[in-house]
Amino acid sequence: MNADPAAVANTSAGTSASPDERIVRAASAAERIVRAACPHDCPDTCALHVTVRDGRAVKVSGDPAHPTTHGALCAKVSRYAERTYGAGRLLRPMKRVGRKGEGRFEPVGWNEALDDIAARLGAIAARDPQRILPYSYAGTMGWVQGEGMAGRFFHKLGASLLDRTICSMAGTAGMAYTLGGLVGMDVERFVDSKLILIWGSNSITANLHFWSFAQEAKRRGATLVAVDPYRSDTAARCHRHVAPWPGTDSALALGMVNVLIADGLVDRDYVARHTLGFDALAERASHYPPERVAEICGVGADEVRELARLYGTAKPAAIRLNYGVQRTHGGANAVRAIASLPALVGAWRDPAGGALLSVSGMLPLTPDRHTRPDLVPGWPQHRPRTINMVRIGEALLSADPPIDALVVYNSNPVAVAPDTERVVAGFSREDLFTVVLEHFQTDTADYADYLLPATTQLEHFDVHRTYGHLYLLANNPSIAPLGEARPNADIFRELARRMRLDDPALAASDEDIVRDAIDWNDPRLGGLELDELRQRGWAKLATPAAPFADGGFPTPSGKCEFFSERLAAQGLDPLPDWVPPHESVASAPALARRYPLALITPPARNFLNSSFVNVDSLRAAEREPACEIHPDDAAERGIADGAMVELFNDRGAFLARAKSSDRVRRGLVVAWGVWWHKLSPGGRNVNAVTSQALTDLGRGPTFYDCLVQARPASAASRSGGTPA
Ligand SMILES: Nc1nc2c(c(=O)[nH]1)N[C@H]1C(S)=C(S)[C@@H](COP(=O)(O)OP(=O)(O)OC[C@H]3O[C@@H](n4cnc5c(=O)[nH]c(N)nc54)[C@H](O)[C@@H]3O)O[C@H]1N2
Ligand SMILES: Nc1nc2c(c(=O)[nH]1)N[C@H]1C(S)=C(S)[C@@H](COP(=O)(O)OP(=O)(O)OC[C@H]3O[C@@H](n4cnc5c(=O)[nH]c(N)nc54)[C@H](O)[C@@H]3O)O[C@H]1N2
Ligand SMILES: [Mo]
Repeated sequence: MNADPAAVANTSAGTSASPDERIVRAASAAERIVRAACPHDCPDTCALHVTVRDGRAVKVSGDPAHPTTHGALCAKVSRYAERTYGAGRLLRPMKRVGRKGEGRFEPVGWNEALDDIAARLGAIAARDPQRILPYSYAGTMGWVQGEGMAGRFFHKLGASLLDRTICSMAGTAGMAYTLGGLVGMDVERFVDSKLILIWGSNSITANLHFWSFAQEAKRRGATLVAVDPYRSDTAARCHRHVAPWPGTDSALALGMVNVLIADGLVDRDYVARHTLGFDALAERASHYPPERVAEICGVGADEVRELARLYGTAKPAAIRLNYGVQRTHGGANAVRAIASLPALVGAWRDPAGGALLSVSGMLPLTPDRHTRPDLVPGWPQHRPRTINMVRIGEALLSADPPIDALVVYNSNPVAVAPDTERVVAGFSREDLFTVVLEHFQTDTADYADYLLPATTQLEHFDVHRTYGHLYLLANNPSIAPLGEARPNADIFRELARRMRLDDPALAASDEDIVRDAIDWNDPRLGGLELDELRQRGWAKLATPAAPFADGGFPTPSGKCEFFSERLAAQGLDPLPDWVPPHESVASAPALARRYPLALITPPARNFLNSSFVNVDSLRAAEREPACEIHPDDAAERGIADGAMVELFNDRGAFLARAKSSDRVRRGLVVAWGVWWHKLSPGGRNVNAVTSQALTDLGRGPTFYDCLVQARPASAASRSGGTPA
């Protein structure tokens, strides 16, 4: 663990602290600072210092010594104590008394709740355990409170498997077929890049600590370019902004390939030694001359040429490729095309060149030991069916055999899954037995039969996997659980015991789960031990500065695969291509006549997906659900600046405060997510209109592939079209 001396510096402060409390320092007899980690699904995974006074967390701040956190937290997580102690925190187990979805509960004891849940799940499992479905995502990224004990529990039961696709699977597939996995640049190296393409990411909102590195690069002379259909806060602060239509990034990247080849900007030596399929890629790119790309993307042909030339001549050039490009039909192909660029120009030769989407594939993870799929009865001959979490609405309404029980933890599907009306119809089934583990009574919790209070990050132990940087982080508990809240892992351990699912793996301690989650003997950990990690708070993985300077990609060929034999073997296009959106003026003209506006719904700065929406100060900062629409589109529809509008299509409708703005082009609308339905005017958020259609590869969501129409909200209510 000593590859980067900066990574271990400054962590020895307060080593006199007792090992059990993992204190940074005791400021006074009554005050201490505990090392913790941000649990949220964000590339930044910050190292935290939690100040505890008289048993109460009074402040959560960023660890100044941690190189990517550097003492700064986002507005949301600096309010983590406010969230933890906030109004509405669930403190006792509750049982439904009203109708499904009404959200009326009465308190019950833990014993009664767990006994009843165990009995109900047991009865369903006796018929067919596949009628039970876990539903979880990354409410916490910890190994203990995430899929460790929960995974073991559902595997041992033989429950349906959940395809956890709602965020990153298109990109994961695109990277796997091109570079061989989720591998890439170290975010700390971007400071030395001369050109940074921020492609499909509003970093100031979603990846703040990367933005600090990009700012430092700018001070050192780098050029920053945003590729984003919307002039986001990030795009507005870059030197250049290229604004393609949503879902056209692969055409833009192939146009860049076309120009790079035509202008002789290809690194022939790197290509010859470390890539596969250059001639085939060149042939494919020949179909994407700048003029055609300009037409597809809605940008100027000269913009395509200039972008390519800038990219081909600036050295080192880096790409921060993110989730915005993945949320349309062709998301995986877009990532394939963009991830091909660095090899083409030899950018990987330099530590500050290449691309970064996620580096989670660089961690020595041992998922099978962690979540134990081998516990599934009959494994591996028998594999339970798999349900795609993106299509939970459809699955609850029509899976065969039906889903009889749903156990939700670390996720708020009623708010975040696409196609709300279908999701709500599914969750409303009176014959569905639903258990929700939560901090708050979310939109999903309203549908629970049992609502179980879970501990927050301040109250439980965990160790965190990361994807935007190369550190492991430990989270030491700083306060006792509030009320009767229990950690997820304890709840699943207890359920397993009551259901007599006896396997030592289901009684494992939290620390053992962490020991099972990664290979602690991997040389990149340099002999690090768990207790040392808890003490130090974080430690960096030792990886080479320029991981692919000399090739060695984790693909079958060891090369960057422009051409993928693995795709060809599946009868799929072996080369990246432009896959048009499911819904766009060009690809669905009849639909576009009724719903002519392309809608994208990226996250709001003060929320983390649907988390924090219930924190009053943060919701006050966002004010109300909002959208931006081009002045001409607004005028055409009689929408005044600042008026409430209804955005709708065949799937549903939601309301948002309209801002007339030239940050969007004509035909494009941006609306921020992901509000809780019940805290939104009209009771519906952006996902009322999004679709359950999937991406080209990876079975991912297509949140930003969505046509709508807009009208003033008053007109909507006059015609009776206001959502429920
Ligand atoms: N504050 C905050 N931070 C977050 C989150 C949050 O909810 N709030 N969510 C976290 C999670 S789970 C994730 S996955 C990441 C998301 O991380 P990012 O993907 O970096 O974040 P977004 O802010 O969603 O940026 C998406 C950008 O892509 C643009 N975009 C939309 N469609 C397209 C397209 O087709 N092509 C291109 N090139 N751009 C497009 C949008 O206009 C938007 O500006 O952020 C994490 N961080
Ligand atoms: N329209 C639209 N929809 C989107 C997106 C978008 O950009 N546009 N973004 C998508 C993306 S990228 C993602 S990743 C998904 C995210 O969707 P989710 O994974 O559902 O994320 P959150 O909305 O943050 O909800 C997480 C929930 O977990 C709870 N939680 C946190 N920690 C714990 C814990 O320790 N125990 C328990 N029991 N609960 C806990 C929180 O209180 C919170 O309610 O949303 C997707 N939905
Ligand atoms: Mo995400």
